[in-house]
Amino acid sequence: MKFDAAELIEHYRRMLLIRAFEERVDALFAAGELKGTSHLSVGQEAAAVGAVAALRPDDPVTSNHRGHGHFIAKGGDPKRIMAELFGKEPGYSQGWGGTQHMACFEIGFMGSNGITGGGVAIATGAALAARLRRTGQVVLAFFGDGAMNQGAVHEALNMGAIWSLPIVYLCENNLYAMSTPIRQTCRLDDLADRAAAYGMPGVVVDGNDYFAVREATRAAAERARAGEGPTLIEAKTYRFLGHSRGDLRVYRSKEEEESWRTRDPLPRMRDRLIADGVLTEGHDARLREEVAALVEESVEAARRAPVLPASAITERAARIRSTAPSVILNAAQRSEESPIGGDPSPLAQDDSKADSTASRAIYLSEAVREALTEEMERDASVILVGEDIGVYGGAFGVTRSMLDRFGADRVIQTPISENGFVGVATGAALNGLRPVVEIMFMDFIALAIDQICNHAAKFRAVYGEQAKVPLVIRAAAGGGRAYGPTHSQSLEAWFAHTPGLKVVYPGTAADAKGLLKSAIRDDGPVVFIEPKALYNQRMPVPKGEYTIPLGAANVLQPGDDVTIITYGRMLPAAAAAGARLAQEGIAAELVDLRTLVPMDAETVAASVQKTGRALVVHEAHRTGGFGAEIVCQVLEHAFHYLDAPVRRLAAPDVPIPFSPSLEAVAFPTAETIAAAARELVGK
Ligand SMILES: Cc1ncc(C[n+]2csc(CCOP(=O)(O)OP(=O)(O)O)c2C)c(N)n1
Repeated sequence: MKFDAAELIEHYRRMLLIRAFEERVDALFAAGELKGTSHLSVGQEAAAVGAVAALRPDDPVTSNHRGHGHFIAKGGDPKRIMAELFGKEPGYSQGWGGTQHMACFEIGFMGSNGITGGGVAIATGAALAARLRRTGQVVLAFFGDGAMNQGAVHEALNMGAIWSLPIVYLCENNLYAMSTPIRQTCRLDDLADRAAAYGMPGVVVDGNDYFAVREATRAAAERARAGEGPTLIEAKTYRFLGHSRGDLRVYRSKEEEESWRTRDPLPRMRDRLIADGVLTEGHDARLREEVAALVEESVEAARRAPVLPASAITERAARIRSTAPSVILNAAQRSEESPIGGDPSPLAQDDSKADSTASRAIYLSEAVREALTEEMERDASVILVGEDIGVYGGAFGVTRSMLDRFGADRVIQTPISENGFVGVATGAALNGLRPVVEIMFMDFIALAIDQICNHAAKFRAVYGEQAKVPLVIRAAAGGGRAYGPTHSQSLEAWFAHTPGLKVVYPGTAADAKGLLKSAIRDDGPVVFIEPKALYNQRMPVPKGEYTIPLGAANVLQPGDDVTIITYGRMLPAAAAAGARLAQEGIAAELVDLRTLVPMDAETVAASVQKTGRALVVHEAHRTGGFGAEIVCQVLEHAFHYLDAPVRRLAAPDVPIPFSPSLEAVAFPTAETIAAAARELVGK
């Protein structure tokens, strides 16, 4: 293979730059000038630069915690990387992310990542978006040997393979995951052999040889671009320094380290370039001086650079919570550049289009399906992702017939890999699609917590607001159907507690439809919780297209004596309680929160200020439940108006029992709600 001399020199320069950058960072830590930690890639320069050298400039790359080298290889500016390590505003993440959370979407670097293995599913989602949008891109996912033992990595490799996605999985096997040798955690000599289990080619390559890595990646990328699917490349390499700051390297011998030093990728590249007449000794010396000066300049500039003002914290918190469309756009997220994105047809963002005079009674599950169908008709970037959502139509029939209507490219049935497919959806959302994930039973969302809370939720804020994550995660929640302890939970509190997520929980079919349409159009990510016991209840739903804004509570029934605040499946029970109380002369005001994050605290406060009494009801467990947050908001905004202590009704702190008769008494009911309200008003 003939290489362009100028290109080879540039790649060699990048390898030198990575080495100089990392050694300078090491010294800055030793001097106490840099804080926190970092994972340096001295010794692994050929794997980073060789792999990226085989890509198109617009091919996305994902990285891991040891990401400086990958970033520089992809064209990252060392000044902005250094500024990030100093925690300064000109840094790629404005000092928010630090070493393990740096990205530059404009050059296709989708981020270093602090969760071992976390980026691989996201990379797979980027590849899904590339395929559906027909961009011709191939994604390169860097990860380590340690990450190879993460479930999410297995899940992602499998999905990459079954869908023949355009992606190259590049495992830098540097023999250790922190201190743990790979031979202790894997029975195979070559991790590439695992590729056979996914049905993709596995290739072992000398990771310290730029040319070998480049050639292996070129072949894999060519195959992927031709639609033949992914390849797993294992680049055998070695990190010369410790795992991170403060690592005394007691787990490996001096002899081993010295033997790897003889295979240092830099002299190997230099010698080859000199032998081929591409480089001279003098040119080499000049390149070294040049990169040393650039690194020094980066340090000086970072020292002088400002830190974001303290006000940035509250401002960013407000922005990630806001339901207003954001101005964040990376290239892939500009709809006009997306062949399948197109321009969604305009539609008012309020419920004024609803024709409530012409409502009809439909099941809540149908209302959800209508929302999905209308949004998929309107915007070709909306896709569905989940288990058994194809011919079966999902466990509750919500997506029934949608496969026929929209085809397998847009109704994507997955393996049972919740963490993996949420990560895939996140990667797709970052690259121009608007995925709607279905979690069959909300209980299973526990398996996807990492991808939801550490990745989807954090992406926007942590990477300096370079990208939004327009992702909806629908989850069928709650009890009432005798499904037992692992199929009946209402886990909204887990997500309300994680900054960056919006949490929506409708209790009527009309709201489910209007809110889901808004959630799909939101910059996200949104956890959209559907009370499964209400799926097969018929309720009035307006005809015509309409949306209901996120973050707006609904006063379902006015009253002056007591405020009942609830959401989801407890809504019909609370309404029944309200009707009973009315017959007894107690006027209960019923506030349906509809959206938990952002919460409409104003409507709650205004109601309690009027009634002087508050009863909070939810079907989730009591301790640490979202009710505690509602109560606190009441105390913060209406304490002086209270005529009685605030009450809370919830499921007791015990797993939900299967026995239908036990289950019936494990949740608040119309009777217990009415009784609590009576007590509050003293009747
Ligand atoms: C989920 C998770 N578990 C543990 C860690 C702590 N940790 C950070 S890097 C690392 C080792 C990763 O090894 P490998 O994937 O081989 O990459 P390498 O460090 O060798 O480059 C560990 C245990 C983490 N960041 N995330």
